[in-house]
Amino acid sequence: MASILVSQEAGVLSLTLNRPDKLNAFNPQMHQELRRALEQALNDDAVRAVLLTGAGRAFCAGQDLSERNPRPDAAPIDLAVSLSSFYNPLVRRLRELPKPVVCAVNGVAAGAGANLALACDLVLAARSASFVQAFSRLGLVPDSGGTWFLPRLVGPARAMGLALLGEKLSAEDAERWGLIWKALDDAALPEEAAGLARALAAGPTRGYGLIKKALAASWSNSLDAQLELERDLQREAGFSQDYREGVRAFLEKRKPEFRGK
Ligand code: LHQ
Repeated sequence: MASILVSQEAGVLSLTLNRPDKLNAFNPQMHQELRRALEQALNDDAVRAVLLTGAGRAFCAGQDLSERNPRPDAAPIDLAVSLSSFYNPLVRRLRELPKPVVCAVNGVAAGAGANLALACDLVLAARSASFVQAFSRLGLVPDSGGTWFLPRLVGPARAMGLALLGEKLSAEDAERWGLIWKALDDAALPEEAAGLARALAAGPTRGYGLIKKALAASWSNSLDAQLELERDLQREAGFSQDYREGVRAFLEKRKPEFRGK
């Protein structure tokens, strides 16, 4: 059975993590299928936004721990191998994808599953969903970008609390803390998330890609360097057909028809 369900409609590539009996925890097959789907998102011009969600009652419980049962007599497993081969490339691919990625967190997001959500561009969550930095409960360090995303999104005090204590944070608190974009009623989440992804897929795709690039660079740039980068990216955006269409539509008082070019 496919670990990732993939469908494409109206410019949106919808990806559903599909191991519901394991709360959509990651195994190598799920990693490989997700990687292939995100390659499609990158290479297919018809894809102008990605929507990521989970099947069943969870979004994703992180690494499948049933595949990691360390027997006391066995040689220790080098976890860096799994990060280098799977989790790190996944987070990089999402952050560097020049198209918007919406994440609909339909239920609990734990460990690498929580940080997978944070690597997406706009995170919506069902009110019943929660975020758990479960790593410290296992003696591990938040990975998949957790130690980078958390302090930037919620500040150092809350990042430290979440990472050390590994407690569940409700979707509503996650919204209040600035960890995610919005918490929504459970019943409203699928349609709201799909509508948001469709709206983004009808938007100025090249401009969106440049926005992602600019905000990503801002964390390590001085203001001076960022001003230079904005100049360069704005030059690129200004050469796009969508910019012309945006201005024309504004002056003609109509809705723009962006082509993503
Ligand atoms: C699971 C899992 C799971 C397998 C629930 N695996 N079965 C990267 C690199 C290399 C190595 C290490 O890790 C990493 C990154 C990581 O992600 S480390 C963190 C791994 N994830 C966790 O530690 C989370 C573990 N899960 C939980 O804490 C809870 O299950 C959560 C908070 C997700 C949900 O709690 P509940 O809603 O109370 O559900 P539950 O605990 O009853 O789980 C339901 C079933 O799912 C249960 O199986 P069962 O056969 O009893 O029904 C769990 O064993 C299974 N499950 N997470 N990660």
